[in-house]
Amino acid sequence: MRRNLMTAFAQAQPNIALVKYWGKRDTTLNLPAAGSLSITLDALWTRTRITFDASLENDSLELNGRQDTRTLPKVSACLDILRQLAGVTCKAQVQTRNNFPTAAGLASSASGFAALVMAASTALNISPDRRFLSTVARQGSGSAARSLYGGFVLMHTGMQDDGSDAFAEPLLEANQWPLEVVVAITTHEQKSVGSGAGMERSRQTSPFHSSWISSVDADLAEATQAINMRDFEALADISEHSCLKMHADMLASRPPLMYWTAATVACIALIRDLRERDGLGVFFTVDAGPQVKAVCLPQDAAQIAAALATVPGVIDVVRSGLGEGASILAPEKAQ
Ligand code: 2P0
Repeated sequence: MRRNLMTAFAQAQPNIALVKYWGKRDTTLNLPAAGSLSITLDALWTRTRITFDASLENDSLELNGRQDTRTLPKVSACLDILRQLAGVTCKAQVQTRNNFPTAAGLASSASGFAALVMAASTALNISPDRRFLSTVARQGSGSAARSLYGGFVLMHTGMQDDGSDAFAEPLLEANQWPLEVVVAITTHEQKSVGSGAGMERSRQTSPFHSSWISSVDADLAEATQAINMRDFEALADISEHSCLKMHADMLASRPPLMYWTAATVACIALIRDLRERDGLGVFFTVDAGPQVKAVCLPQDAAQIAAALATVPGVIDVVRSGLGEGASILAPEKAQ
């Protein structure tokens, strides 16, 4: 008897938030308490192969060659939504790999769930719009909704209880303002407190959390205006402010969430010097990990990468342009 296999390959790139997401209004549907704004990268990627197979008894997930049972329930939950839409019940084998360190503040869950929903919807031969796919990816990881799109992306808070309006949308294509990002990698270790648990800790214990959440809309408006005007200095100012404000909320949590290391602080100080003393077009942002991302004008990227590589504790420097949203790959690429 012929086995009924449905397979597809997809790729997605991580994104880096300039106006940060830190807090949920609902943990079941993974609804953000506030919006966020990000840029999608091109040099880092997740590639995912999925095969739905009627002979499988369970879903399985292999990440970088190893079974990952910890992430599997969220993967299955996303697949269930798409299976229901397609009217199929068969289980899936998911094989995924990243060309960058997993779970160390480089948003591997963002590219991972974006690639997953892209591959799965193609394998299932359904074609929901990208906006809907972003709501499915969001249920795996809030930041993943943004990686469905390239360039500059806005994530909406949404008002509905079912999360149908908590989706991402593109603001500007990558080539409409081709900034670059230099990532200073300071560890390949996984972070001790994951983002989801960290956000809940901040919501429950940080005295700053509600002010942080209520300040995000104004930051989004300011950042959107800066992007529309291609005003790098204004974007630098609001992005660094959003980053530091989020880390203030993290630090004010109990027990505190301290994601920075000495190398993180040294990179931040250097980036401020490069901008204020040397006049380079660069600003920093830092997520729930110790890596520092320097967002910069393309003509300054080489000098910034060379400078960051000299900081004690920086073990690698990765350069990236801005990239496209999640896409389907030719099968041979995902081997
Ligand atoms: C961001 N982060 O906006 C912020 C900044 C981390 C710090 O989005 O719980 O891994 O899966 O929705 O997507 C990380 O959040 O969290 C994140 P969940 P996710 O990029």
